[in-house]
Amino acid sequence: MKIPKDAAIVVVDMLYDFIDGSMACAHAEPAVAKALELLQQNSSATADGDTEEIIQGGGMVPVLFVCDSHPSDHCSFTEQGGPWPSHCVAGTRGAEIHDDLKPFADEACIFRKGCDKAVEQYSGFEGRNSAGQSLAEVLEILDTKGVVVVGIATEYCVRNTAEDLLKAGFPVTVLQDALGYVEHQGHLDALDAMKKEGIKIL
Ligand code: VGL
Ligand code: ZN
Repeated sequence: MKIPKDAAIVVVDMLYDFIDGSMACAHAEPAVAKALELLQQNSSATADGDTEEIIQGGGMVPVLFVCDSHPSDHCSFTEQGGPWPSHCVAGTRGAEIHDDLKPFADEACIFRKGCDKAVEQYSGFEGRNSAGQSLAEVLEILDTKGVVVVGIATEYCVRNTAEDLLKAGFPVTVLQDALGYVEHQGHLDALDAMKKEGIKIL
């Protein structure tokens, strides 16, 4: 799928704990494969960037990564009375972006959330990059006209991020083949709700 040059791709929580770790989600592996396909078609990986494509003006769609990044005693963990098993602890493999997608991840385009042990954050809008900028700020700087969202989990971080993007005024498209989820019915319900709100489901 080729997306317009003035759009951006937001990759939500394609991190090992949501793929094969403590919170391994359904459909996570195929979702990563779909996301990789999308990035290969629309963005140049920094590690093995295709110079030809850059010169031709292809592969220039910005890719922004939203990443759960928790301290080991985060309030959302069961040991702290929260609803989730320990996951995405900063500095562990579980918090790492999938290796296939990592070449597309520039440090300035990684937005970490859930870093404060006392605060749960499902929306990528609450994340900050290493320069302290929010997703909204960077999308404004990039003069983004629309956003394509992929990631994990549909019912939580994907939905919250997509809804905040829409509220901020961006047309939002969610790619359903590129989503992982906690529960199948919850995934379908979230897709339905997003569609009713005006988010395009492709
Ligand atoms: C998420 C539960 C807890 C998500 C993050 O990325 O959807 N879900 N932390
Ligand atoms: Zn989390």
